[in-house]
Parts: sequence; C-alpha cells; structure tokens
Amino acid sequence: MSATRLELDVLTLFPAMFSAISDYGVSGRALDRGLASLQVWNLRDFTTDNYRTVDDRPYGGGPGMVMLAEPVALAVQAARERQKLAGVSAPHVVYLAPHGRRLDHAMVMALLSRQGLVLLAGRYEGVDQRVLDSEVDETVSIGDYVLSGGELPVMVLVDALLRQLPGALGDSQSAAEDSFVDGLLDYPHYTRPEVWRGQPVPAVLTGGDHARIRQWRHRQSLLRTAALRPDLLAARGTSDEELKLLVKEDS
Ligand code: 9D3
Repeated sequence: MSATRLELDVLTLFPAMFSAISDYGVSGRALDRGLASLQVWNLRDFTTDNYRTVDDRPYGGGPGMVMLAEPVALAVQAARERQKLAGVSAPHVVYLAPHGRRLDHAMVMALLSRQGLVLLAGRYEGVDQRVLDSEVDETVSIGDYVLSGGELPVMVLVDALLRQLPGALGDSQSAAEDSFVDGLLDYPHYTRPEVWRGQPVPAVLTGGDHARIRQWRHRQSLLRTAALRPDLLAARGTSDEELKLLVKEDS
C-alpha cells in the first residue's frame, strides 16, 4: 500500500493563470515530484457554437453575464473521464464562489482526504444554477471580499492542498508545524545579523538551549494568538501547562 497521488482538474476561462502555481515554489515542486497531477481545462474549448460563446445575459434581467451551463457540463464530463483513467471513479466537484463555505485548515484537510477533485472557477456573475445543481458537490469561498473570478480562489485552495502532501516541503519544514495546525499563530522569526539597527535578536534564540527555545516560541505563539486572534485561542482552549508557560516570565 502506498499513498496514491492527488488528482486535480481545474475548469476555467483563463488557463494561463495557473502557471502561477505550476511553475513556482512549493506547489510547482509538488507537481514536478508527481505528488499530485494538475490538469487545467479551458471552458472555451467546450463551447458548441462558431463564436465559442461561454456566457449570456441573465433571465429576469439585471447586471452582468452568466456562464452557460453546457460548456461547464461538458468540461466536468471531460474531467470526470480523465479522473476515471487516473483511477478515481467519483471525484469531488467543488465550485469556488462568494456564497460558498469559508475555507479554513479543517476544510483543506477534509478535501485532501478525497482521491480526486474537480475545481470549477467562475467568471462574470456566476454559472447557470442548473449545471451547479446537477454537478457540484460543495461550494467554497476564500473569504468575505469580492474578487473578479474563481481562479485565484482555486489557486489558493490548490496551493494549500499541495503543501500538505508528504514530500512537498523540504526536510527542514513540516506541514505539521504550520501555523493553524495546532490552532495557534506562528511565533516571531529572526535571522542575521544578531543586532540590526540597534535591535538585538532575543537572547534565548542565540543561547543554544533548545528546550528553552521551544518553550519561548510556544509562549510567543500563545501571546500573539491571545492578542491578535482570541477567537482561535477560545476555540482550542489552553492547557494547564500553557497557562504556566504564560505566567512564567523568564521563558
Ligand atoms: C453582487 C453579487 N456578487 C457576489 C458577491 C457577484 C459576484 C462577484 C464576484 C460574483 C462572482 C464574483 C467573482 N468571485 C469569485 O468567483 C469567488 C470569490 C470571491 O469573490 N471572494 C471570495 N471567495 C471567492 S471564491 C470565488
């Protein structure tokens, strides 16, 4: 038994945007290493008229345009067929839209437990509801602000997924040590020089006592979370050991 690679299909009107995740950094490396496979489909290639039309005016009137159901349905079908050839019989279909459930770390991990994902990025005012009703399993938002389309949200989600795959991060990093995994914000970081414009690095970090360093960082994470995100701290609670750490001034 070995972990099988994550199969990802993206449906978009702007496939070129996805070089931002396939060609750079941790996400690009994860794909190069074959930890996941990413197929990007151009919805315009699934149009059925000579003008390659992908949108039309909304029934009932109102501003903007709506993406046609048929090209989306044909693209979802193509993605399902590719996933089947890759060994995924029933991929989870996710639509990125402002009305979706807000993405968080728990949702990333839940989506990661799927063998395959089909990710639909909308443009204009959205996609004809009928194809969403018949093809989409889950609708996801990345936060309460208005973007120009679903491509950046798809890339945010794919980046968050790929960095969790075993082998995606370098030896010195670990997804398990990421902020949010234990419900706390990250501690502050320092690098050379040891004194910069009169400001020294906290002495504990240059002292070589690794148990003390670990305690100091844990305390800094607790203090930062309490100050900046009390909601996160309330949600996870605080252990007796952590309360002791907080009052202990010299750690
Ligand atoms: C006035 C109604 N608008 C909804 C807030 C229309 C609308 C605006 C922007 C419909 C789609 C979009 C494009 N946004 C996305 O596709 C999107 C998105 C976002 O804008 N914010 C946070 N998460 C997401 S996921 C997809």
